[in-house]
Amino acid sequence: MREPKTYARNYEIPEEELTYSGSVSCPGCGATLSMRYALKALGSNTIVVIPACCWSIIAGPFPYSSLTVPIFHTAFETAGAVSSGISAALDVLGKKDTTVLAWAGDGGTFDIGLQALSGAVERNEDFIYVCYDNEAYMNTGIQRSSATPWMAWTTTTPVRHPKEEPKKDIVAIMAAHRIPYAATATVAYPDDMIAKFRKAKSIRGAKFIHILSPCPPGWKSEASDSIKLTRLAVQSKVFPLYEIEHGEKVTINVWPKDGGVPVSEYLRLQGRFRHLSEDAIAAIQAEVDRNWERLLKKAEMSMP
Ligand SMILES: Cc1ncc(C[n+]2csc(CCOP(=O)(O)OP(=O)(O)O)c2C)c(N)n1
Ligand code: SF4
Ligand SMILES: [Mg+2]
Repeated sequence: MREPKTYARNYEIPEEELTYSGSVSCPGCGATLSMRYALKALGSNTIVVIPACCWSIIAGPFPYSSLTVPIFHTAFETAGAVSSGISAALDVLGKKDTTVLAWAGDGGTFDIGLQALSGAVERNEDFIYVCYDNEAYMNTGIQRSSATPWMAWTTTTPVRHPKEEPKKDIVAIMAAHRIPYAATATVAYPDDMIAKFRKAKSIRGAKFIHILSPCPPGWKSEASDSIKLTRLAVQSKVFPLYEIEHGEKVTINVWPKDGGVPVSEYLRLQGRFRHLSEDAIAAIQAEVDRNWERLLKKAEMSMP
């Protein structure tokens, strides 16, 4: 598939801050910066639903809060159901302009919250569901989730017993529900992320945004490398930036420059991959290449 000649970028990032400066998150936390961008795009008329995850802590204990908008803290597995309820209540009150934003980790989305999420998106409930994916249960001590990449170190997949299963394709699962909008985003591309949140806000029905979210303690990476890491994830095609409308129209939003970079450049900055052999890295490269080809085909098929 041919790369488009121009990629229209929108560097306009709203100045208004809806998160307070300073929070209890670790330095270099991608989840914190992602929330900052998401709220900049969505505005103050937003209600955030947070199931158990690092963000339950980052948001702060009542009556303190690191956000200027209302937060509903809820049980680990219930973000989809609770967001449906809040959305229905707003509907009854005639408040059509308020955005409901579910904000959950990968454990709360790929694993324990999947049933409630699937039910909610199948009913096409009107909310934006974000999975900030740091690829493990970080808040409770870096346990493996079904979002953990193949062969990555976690405390429950130590180097001698690495994870042998591939990462679950959550965007494909969401798109299979034929929801109006599913997309990927990450903090190295704030203009793309903000454009996606704005687009999601403009659509009625279920929207899902999958954010790759660097986590220095869990990834065993330098806090100062978080933005670089997510840029490398996109440029190496480990985490392509794309969107899927109504389960079928696939658009790639950011094209890797000059064909991209090898996955080894992304992996080598993270201690969780330090044990990988050359063969394992080659196997990851082959898998990434296969996934990229599959994505290209889907994008090509949806071209008019
Ligand atoms: C039913 C239930 N089981 C386990 C827990 C404990 N728990 C709280 S947060 C968490 C990890 C969440 O992982 P994830 O959703 O990936 O978010 P992260 O911590 O990585 O931000 C766990 C296991 C809980 N609160 N409720
Ligand atoms: S453990 Fe990871 S996800 Fe949690 S606050 Fe720290 S950097 Fe963020
Ligand atoms: Mg997690």
